[in-house]
Amino acid sequence: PTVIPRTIWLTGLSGAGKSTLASGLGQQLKEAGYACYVLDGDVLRNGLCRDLGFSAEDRSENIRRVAEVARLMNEAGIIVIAALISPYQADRLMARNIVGTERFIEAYISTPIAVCESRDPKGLYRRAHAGELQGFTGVSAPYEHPENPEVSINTALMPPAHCVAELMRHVLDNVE
Ligand code: GGZ
Repeated sequence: PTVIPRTIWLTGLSGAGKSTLASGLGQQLKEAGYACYVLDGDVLRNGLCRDLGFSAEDRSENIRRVAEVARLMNEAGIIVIAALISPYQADRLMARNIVGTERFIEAYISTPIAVCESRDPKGLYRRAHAGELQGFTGVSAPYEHPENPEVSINTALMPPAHCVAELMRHVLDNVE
């Protein structure tokens, strides 16, 4: 099917469910016949962004690079699903401006920190609380909650499949 290629930008805490929802959404879009690609912060930090750490400046540069890639992919006709913590409002606004305001869909994965901490799939919250990880988002670095996201999803309230369906509905509302 023909679409206006958009970038769905998933923002939220570590452990909120961004990667899971991004890959679920990517799979659904593919099955529906759309060209799409997932840009996952955690993955890109092993390649394109491997020189970057977690200072505010490095996070900003991380988001800038991913937004530029998203823009290129959109211009090539590909729907982009970006999953990055992107904790600063100013950086999300920068991403929106780079990608293009009309193409950008901000999806706030709003899972409460208590739930993220109890999931702690990689033990990062535990390490952050033990003082072994500096500047960890939600513990010792800020997360600025989006004020006007196009869509907001709390993965503590719905099973993953419902969350993906909700995102899918939004993407298709926006592309058709
Ligand atoms: C936040 C960190 C940190 C610190 C390592 N703060 O949930 P994960 O583990 O698997 O994915 C997270 C990833 C965050 O990278 P992003 O590119 O999404 O972040 S940002 O948008 O802020 O640039 C997390 C892991 O890296 N991780 N140290 N200190 N997350």
